[in-house]
Amino acid sequence: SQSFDVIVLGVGGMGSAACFELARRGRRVLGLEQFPLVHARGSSHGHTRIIRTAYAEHPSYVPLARRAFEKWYELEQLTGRHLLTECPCLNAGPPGSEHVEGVRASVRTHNLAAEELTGDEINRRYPAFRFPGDFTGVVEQAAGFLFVEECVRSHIDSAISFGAEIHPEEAVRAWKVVGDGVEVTTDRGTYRAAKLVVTAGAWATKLLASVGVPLRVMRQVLLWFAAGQRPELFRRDRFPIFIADVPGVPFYGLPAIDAFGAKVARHYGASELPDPDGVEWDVNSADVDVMRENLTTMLPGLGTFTKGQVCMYTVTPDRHFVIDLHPEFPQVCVACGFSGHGFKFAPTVGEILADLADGGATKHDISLFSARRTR
Ligand code: PYC
Repeated sequence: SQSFDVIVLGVGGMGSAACFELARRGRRVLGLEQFPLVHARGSSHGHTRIIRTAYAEHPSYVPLARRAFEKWYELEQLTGRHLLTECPCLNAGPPGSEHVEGVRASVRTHNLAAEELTGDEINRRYPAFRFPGDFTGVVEQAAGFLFVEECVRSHIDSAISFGAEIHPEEAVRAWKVVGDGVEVTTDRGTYRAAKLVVTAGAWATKLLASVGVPLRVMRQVLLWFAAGQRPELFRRDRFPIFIADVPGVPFYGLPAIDAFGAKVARHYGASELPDPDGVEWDVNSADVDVMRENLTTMLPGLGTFTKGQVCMYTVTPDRHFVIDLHPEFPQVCVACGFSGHGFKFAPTVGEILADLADGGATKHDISLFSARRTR
């Protein structure tokens, strides 16, 4: 069997970044991906992904987001590809909204630049919105969107240029610990390495059965609607990225950057999947109908439905990531449970995984992401 320094299981958003970081550090890397590269059967596709700094989910993410900005810009410089477009991010919700309060907590903790708006002020500044008057919002400029497929492709191409071996369409059957190292069996062969990095997305539920934090896989639907009668209202100079903590159907969206129009999607609340291999990948009329009331009341100027795509969230009980050494095997690093908000951090996660695989520790604060937590 062939031998490597590190094998990375899953070359999607996180795995491609890990392959890149490790290869750049001179490690002999094998990345194994069950699908063709840059595919739409996991959690890192759908044209755009949000990046933001005033992080609602916990103040500990703020330094990781800042590092991600630096690393995305570095990858742009390395590849000459445009990956990140700056655009303000509006976080809105009713009084007491957990999401908006979370943003405020990060703003306070890290002294971030952000602006408070009432519902009426939001609707005046961004005339496409009709948020209820009792909504409040926080807008920050240190945000934007990433061209997700181009980001994954850039990490893969850069990893290969630094010597990584990447095998597409090679499914992993099993991995096991052998002495101080690991052995991975695929449908094409057996490989050995000193270290293993598992970045398998929703397939972590199958490949990481022994990590303590429970994972639930959800089918999430991305929808695009034409920019309607007044397309200028949905362009990124007048329409921010937004996350709206609407009771019942919380949703988010991005400006119209092409003829498909604005992207909107429900955040959480989707049906749970027993198996990532059993997803219904087609978007149906019920998927679109779920969004109708939000759009009719809060974005009435949007036009016809133009396109839909399905992707998966792999959700932990506290919605925080799992990034750690495997609880039983120190030669195995795991990164999973990104809970629908991970992609923006991919280059930071790649750096952390390379640190963990190299020396078992990282300078980044990843205590929130422990595989041993009991929450
Ligand atoms: O990762 O910023 C994010 C996000 C917002 C809504 C869904 N994901």
